[in-house]
Amino acid sequence: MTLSGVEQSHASQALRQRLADRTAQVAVMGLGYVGLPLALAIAEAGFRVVGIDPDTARCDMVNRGASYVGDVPSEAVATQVQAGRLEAEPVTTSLQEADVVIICVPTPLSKSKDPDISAIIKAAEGLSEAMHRGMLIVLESTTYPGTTEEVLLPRIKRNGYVVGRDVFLAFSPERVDPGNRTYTLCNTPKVVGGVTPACLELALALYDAFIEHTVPVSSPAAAEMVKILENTYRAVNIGLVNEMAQICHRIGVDVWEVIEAASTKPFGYSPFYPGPGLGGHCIPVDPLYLTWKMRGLRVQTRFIELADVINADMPHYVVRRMQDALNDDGKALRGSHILVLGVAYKPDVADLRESPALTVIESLLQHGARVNYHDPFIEELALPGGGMMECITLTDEALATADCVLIHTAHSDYDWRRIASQASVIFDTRNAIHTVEANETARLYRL
Ligand code: SAJ
Repeated sequence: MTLSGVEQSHASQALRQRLADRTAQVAVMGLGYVGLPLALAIAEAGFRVVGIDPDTARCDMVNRGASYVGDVPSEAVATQVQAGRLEAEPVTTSLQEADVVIICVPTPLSKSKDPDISAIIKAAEGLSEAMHRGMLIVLESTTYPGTTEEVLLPRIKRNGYVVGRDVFLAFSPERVDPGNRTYTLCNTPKVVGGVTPACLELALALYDAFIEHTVPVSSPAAAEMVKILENTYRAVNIGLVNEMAQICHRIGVDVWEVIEAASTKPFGYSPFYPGPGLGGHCIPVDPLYLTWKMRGLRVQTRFIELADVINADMPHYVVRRMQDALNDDGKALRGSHILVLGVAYKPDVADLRESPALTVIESLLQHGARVNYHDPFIEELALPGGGMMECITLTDEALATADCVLIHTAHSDYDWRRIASQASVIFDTRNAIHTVEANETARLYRL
């Protein structure tokens, strides 16, 4: 996209040239599951990149040519470090040499489920001193609509710069899907919204250098809202299917059969699946950023809040259903031995963030059950209410002696035939056992 009829300042012309000839220096603030792949891809596109992260262990690993993010191969990091195109540091001193700064810091929820944008504010403050004419700033952290123009834009103006002439500002949501081998950073379309046409054009010039398809939108708020809509769509549909699972169980219908049959509709239906709750750092969190923003405007976000209530109750619903399963054996939860298979928030990732397993395990313990877990990706876990647990070895005896085996996360590594043949009672929250016949003694319960 080229600017037509818009004054092209000297600063924008100079930056455009540096982006075109790959001489622009890029800083990526935040080297997590978003920032590290991004820094690597930009280095691989030929730019010199400095990753900035307060975690010195992360910086040391990058500078040694090693990766700590599952989807990022250490060899790829090492190649760029050795080529002098990638380095990492824990401080923001080198920011003033950067022509481009991309902010990929975490935006969690506080304990009261309010947005915590303190990391964005800290990054913006660090940037304020380093800001100079000709700098492009892009925020990628997921946040409520308005953040880019309410938090970053005033700092540009306070420094005496004119946005779109001297300094350029945009928002582009991250769309990383941890563990997804099909859709990567470079082949997933990248939405970009600039404060001015010049901001948009320069941000597109940056991303077009390493991403196959960019999607310009009319403003940073539109781009911020795109991400919130994407993840709210998931949270609400997961909430819907979790409620449908409870309804189907109540009327003696197999929700998994119903979903499979509904999925044969070639249009107008996209399958979502019930589960023990909503985990991860995106889906349970992002929609509530919009709820918080709209609360200030006295506007209700009823779908988001209802889905949150249903999804947040699923771990407790699972425990209630397990109580019923044990009752069928004349057993109570108190004193029963429960084995939890899979605690990560989704299959084949080593990530516990917001995992419902933590709530399920704490609830089982509060009911007096004895609980062990196994997860091929998680060696130990800290329970939110305190206490640590270690992953056990998944022996036949561990399976056979459990009063109930709970399938929480269906990692690909699990041998479901073996599990179904050894366990006596299985509560399957992921329809993992549907492909194998449980042995004649195992009793199988599903959501
Ligand atoms: N879940 C269900 N039922 C479903 C789908 C998911 O219970 O039908 C649960 C999962 O078990 C998990 C949580 O929801 O606990 C989130 O699952 P997810 O598949 O949405 O995985 P995430 O959190 O890694 O979501 C990411 C998101 N990516 C970003 O926010 C950048 C999301 O936008 C992607 O659509 C999603 O990956 C994906 O899998 O495509």
